Amino acid sequence: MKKRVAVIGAGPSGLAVLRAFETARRAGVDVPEVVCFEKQSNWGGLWNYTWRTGLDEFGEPVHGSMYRYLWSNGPKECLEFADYSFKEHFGRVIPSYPPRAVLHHYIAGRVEKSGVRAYIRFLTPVRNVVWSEVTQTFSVTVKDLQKDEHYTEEFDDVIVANGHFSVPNMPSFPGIEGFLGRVMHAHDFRAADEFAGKNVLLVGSSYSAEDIGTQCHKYGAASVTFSYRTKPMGFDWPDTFEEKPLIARFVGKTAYFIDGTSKTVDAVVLCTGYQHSFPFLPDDLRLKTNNRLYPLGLYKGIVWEQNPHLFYIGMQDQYYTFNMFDAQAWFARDVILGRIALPDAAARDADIRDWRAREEALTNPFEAIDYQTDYVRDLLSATDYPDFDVERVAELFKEWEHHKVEGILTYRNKSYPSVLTGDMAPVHHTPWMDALDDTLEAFLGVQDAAE
Ligand code: FAD
Ligand code: NA7
Repeated sequence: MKKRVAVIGAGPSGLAVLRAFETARRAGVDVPEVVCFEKQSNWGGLWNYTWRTGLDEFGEPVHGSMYRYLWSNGPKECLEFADYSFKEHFGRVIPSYPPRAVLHHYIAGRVEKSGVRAYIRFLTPVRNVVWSEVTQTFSVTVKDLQKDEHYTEEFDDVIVANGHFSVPNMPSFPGIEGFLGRVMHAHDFRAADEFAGKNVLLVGSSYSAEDIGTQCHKYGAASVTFSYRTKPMGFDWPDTFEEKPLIARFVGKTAYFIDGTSKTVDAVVLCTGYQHSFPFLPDDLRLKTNNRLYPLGLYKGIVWEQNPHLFYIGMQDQYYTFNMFDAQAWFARDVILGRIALPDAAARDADIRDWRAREEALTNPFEAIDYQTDYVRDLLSATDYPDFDVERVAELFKEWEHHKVEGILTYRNKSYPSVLTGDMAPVHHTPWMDALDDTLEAFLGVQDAAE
């Protein structure tokens, strides 16, 4: 019987797996039957915008954490698929920091062309995965949301690609229950317009805080206050911004910080990160980690140490995104196809420990970029995913870091060259701070393109 592979999720990571198998199939390789289960009605994962928050129309937790007016927070040249350039997709060069709709168009365009939609069962969340030592297979139970029915199928391998920026990490602070204003997590943030004229407090000092804070400013917030736990972001913020240490307590609409200062605000957005969540996996198959560059338990960051028929894609904290997910997907595919022979358990464990030790020694973002570059390079050397100039990508990431320090409100006006085609990206027609319309049509300056 033909081998069967289940893929959980049709975001960039799951789609990378579908693309990997389809590329091999088209090259004449006898590939397994691949079935991708996706709980949303469309592909693209987080890039598939939803206005909904909380629960969806089926009572399922909403996956989406992206908001209106979200523009890429890194240069597109750092995430470009090595087998499908932006130029190939759009038929021309485009600026370096596209809004969400444009990136969704790009992600979808590649897989549309490979014809893999037929392998995806939409509106079908995975509920349960059970491994049988006897049959050496997984029983995967899913729910067909439209029919309101569960069913179970058998698979030889399971690839988990359900993302890890969807289930909020929700800390609490004394007095927050009496806060006389809106309190929400970044996962539920949708449109910055809501905060025009308001004083907004953002808890956290990472990407979500930085971006939601600048969005609120762009769309007219009166002031933006960040509260950090470990260290401030330290950018050269506009005058209406402040960085404060941790919140000690709330009294009414006033937040008191541990340094004794206070700020009266209208709304609190908890930009406090996300939990890795796999409610469909039993404890012995479930990755348990915080958001970091090298979670334990995964050989090459992909293969479950205790059961090499289980794979995880995209579970790391991310500088690299789409092209790293591709490199991982090609690796997982080749393990399943028997093209990559796994070393024994002791050697796998030693390899994991080695990568983890190196991760723990990292002291700054530049070292972290080099580290993830080494990781991607290591994967690329193992498969036939098209080689690309990762050293140059690492340089672009470092330029991006410098551009953010030079101007947190202006870095998105910069341009970078494609490491695939060599083309320099054009400067966008409107500086990011003035570009209030984030549609694909406005970005590309065309009327005839639709998502
Ligand atoms: P996801 O995109 O989360 O996709 C996972 C998929 O799995 C979803 O479609 C979901 O519906 C599905 N799923 C979940 N549970 C189940 C289940 N039980 N059964 C079936 N299907 C399931 N990256 C960048 O490169 N640039 C950016 O500018 C950028 N901005 C970001 C902004 C925000 C607010 C966030 C949260 C993330 C951002 N990212 C960005 C990182 C983002 O994580 C990746 O770009 C990418 O979306 C990760 O892909 P993924 O497929 O691993 O996960
Ligand atoms: P991250 O990058 O995981 O960052 C989470 C932030 O939340 C980080 O600054 C944490 O502080 C902070 N945090 C976590 N718990 C607390 C508590 N209890 N109190 C105060 N602060 C806390 O998540 P993001 O949402 O910013 O980014 C995730 C993705 O979304 C990313 O890929 C982006 O592109 C978009 P710490 O520094 O650990 O002290």
